[in-house]
Amino acid sequence: MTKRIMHLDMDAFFAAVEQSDNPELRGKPVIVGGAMRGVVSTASYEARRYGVHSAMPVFQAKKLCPQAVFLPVRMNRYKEASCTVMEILRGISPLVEQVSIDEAFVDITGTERLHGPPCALADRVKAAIREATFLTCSIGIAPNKFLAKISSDYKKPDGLTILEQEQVGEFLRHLPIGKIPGVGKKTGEELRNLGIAFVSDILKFPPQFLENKFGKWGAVLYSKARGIDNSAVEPCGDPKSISCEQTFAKDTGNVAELEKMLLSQAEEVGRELRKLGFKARTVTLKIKFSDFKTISRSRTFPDPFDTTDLLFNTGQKLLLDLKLTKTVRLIGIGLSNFSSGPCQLSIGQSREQTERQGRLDRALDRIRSRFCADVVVRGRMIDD
Ligand code: TTP
Ligand code: MG
Repeated sequence: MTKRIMHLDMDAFFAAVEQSDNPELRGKPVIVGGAMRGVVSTASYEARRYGVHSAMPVFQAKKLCPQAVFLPVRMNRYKEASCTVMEILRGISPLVEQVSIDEAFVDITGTERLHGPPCALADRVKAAIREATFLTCSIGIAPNKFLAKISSDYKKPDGLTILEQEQVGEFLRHLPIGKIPGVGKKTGEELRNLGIAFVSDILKFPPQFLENKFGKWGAVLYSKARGIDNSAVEPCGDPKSISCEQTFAKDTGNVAELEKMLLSQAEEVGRELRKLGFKARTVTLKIKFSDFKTISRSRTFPDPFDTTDLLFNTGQKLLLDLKLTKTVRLIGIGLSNFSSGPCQLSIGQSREQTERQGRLDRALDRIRSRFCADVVVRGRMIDD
């Protein structure tokens, strides 16, 4: 049986949430970003008309569209809206694979008797999302994930593209090569230099030639040009790891600054771990230096733990052991190796002290979830 895969992607997601929360912003150019190296996270479609796009420096966006409303990233709010959308999708099928904060695949093969034809189902999903969040999305429905993803991007915003198996060949004949996910500026240019402007042009070359030129990616490209993608929609089960990383506005070698960032990340990762009801055994520190060289260092404990204190202290020790000689561009901390069992004691602490740490974490988690993440901060987080 031919599969039917739906891909849904929210329109101008962060900016649209801001417009939904503040009706005064609707219809106006809104630009969200600035937190990371002063780049645009996203721009509303009104701002895109002026040439503003994701990853553009904010100063450039200000030049192109000075009248825009510039807003900081409110990640927790976007995660909340994302959860609402994903819940709606899980209402139509358990086979939902969330691939980023604002997109997911749903395997809707064989659901016609239950949900009606794909276009009716897509309209209902759009209406449910609009009603719950005031947001619009674009949907693609096609015989596989690759084609569904391209279809959702085909008409944006508020688009719906349904691709039947017999239309695939014609569709790919007119699809510019740069529309294949993963074909960036550089590969796109290389392909165009070979005379490959549209996806189907790839088939003019033998698969071996493409493999010799692009390695495994060449073989993948050839399959995609034939509209083939056998990957399954994989519903996300329990996560295997939790992590958090941030790029500094300016590279830094200041250990106190690195530790402060690490503590705020440990707070976030620890809270996420406890929210899931998990305990972890492995802490991983990730560092990207100013020359983009990236390293990671891990420590695994015999017993699992869930306290922010042990997480931070371990990350801090891994950081200090590095004896930095270069400035740091990005730092991150993660937890993995989830398991249950008796709790690992914090370094140099008694069982009572470790249990007290656990109670403190839970009290902080409760306060933060009732108010907002920044309402209480540990003493170390406050600047001198
Ligand atoms: P996208 O789905 O790529 O973009 P979008 O939803 O803003 O716009 P559209 O899909 O209509 O083209 O990304 C989803 C969100 O991820 C986006 O709203 C902000 C964030 N994001 C970044 O923070 N940086 C980036 O470079 C990109 C591409 C996205
Ligand atoms: Mg989107």
